Amino acid sequence: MVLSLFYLKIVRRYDIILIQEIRDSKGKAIDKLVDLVNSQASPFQYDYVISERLGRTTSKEQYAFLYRTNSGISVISTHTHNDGDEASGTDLFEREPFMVHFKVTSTEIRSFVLVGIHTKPEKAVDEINHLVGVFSDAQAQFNTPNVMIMGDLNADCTYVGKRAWEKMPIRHDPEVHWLVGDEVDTTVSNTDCAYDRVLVMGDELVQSIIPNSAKVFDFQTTYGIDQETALDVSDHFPVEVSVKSNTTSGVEQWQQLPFYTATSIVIVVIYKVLQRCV
Ligand SMILES: [Ca+2]
Ligand SMILES: [Ca+2]
Repeated sequence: MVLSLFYLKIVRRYDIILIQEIRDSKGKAIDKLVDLVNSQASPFQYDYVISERLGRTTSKEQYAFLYRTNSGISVISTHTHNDGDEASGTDLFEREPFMVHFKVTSTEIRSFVLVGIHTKPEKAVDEINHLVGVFSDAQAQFNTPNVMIMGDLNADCTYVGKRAWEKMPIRHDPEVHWLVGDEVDTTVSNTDCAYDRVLVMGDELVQSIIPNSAKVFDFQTTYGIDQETALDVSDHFPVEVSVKSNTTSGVEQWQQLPFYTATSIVIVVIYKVLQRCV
């Protein structure tokens, strides 16, 4: 199968998709991807919002959120976290978190904020701790407690060891819910690391998440491809989480329904994809 067909299949599984590590300086890759998913006969149509090119050096990346417009999803506003002064070296993030306030008519919860972050691996401990301030900023910017931070946090293996976790306040903050456990492997390669995480704040958003729905999507096994091909698609597996649809009104009900439509939110790290799309 042509690589682009994998991107098509992966994107179309979801209502909202965060794509990270978009590196093409001309900005054509994301348009090409969106054209691809919208082109072939499909009941689904996607739109997107994209951040500035972010990064302290000439190596910059963008975050983009694709969202399915015919799932009742629209964007209210966006904001890039102001993390301090780059010139004086006192800023907190290599790539500032990008925030999007979504309005969704198809889920129980009618609006929430999603935040994309790709940490600098060597600074992962510090940057993850600073996400507490990012939650506060998002809650203030959009006047809502319901915020989900997601992305490649580099939150495992050599970048965040067991001892580091014990000293990280955000890990022990009772208001912050970690949906992807340390034992999960989000890497396509033979390493076993839970780099990609989903953090949630806000009672309404926490309660609207379908229990145990946060997991990796192992597209290598699902599509029956070898590891080499899978690595051509992405070096990370997408991490997905489902939010209760508004056709149900409680946990017991959705569990009993033979079919229900959940809105899924996924993180996918596919810069290689986008380079090849161009
Ligand atoms: Ca910065
Ligand atoms: Ca692995």
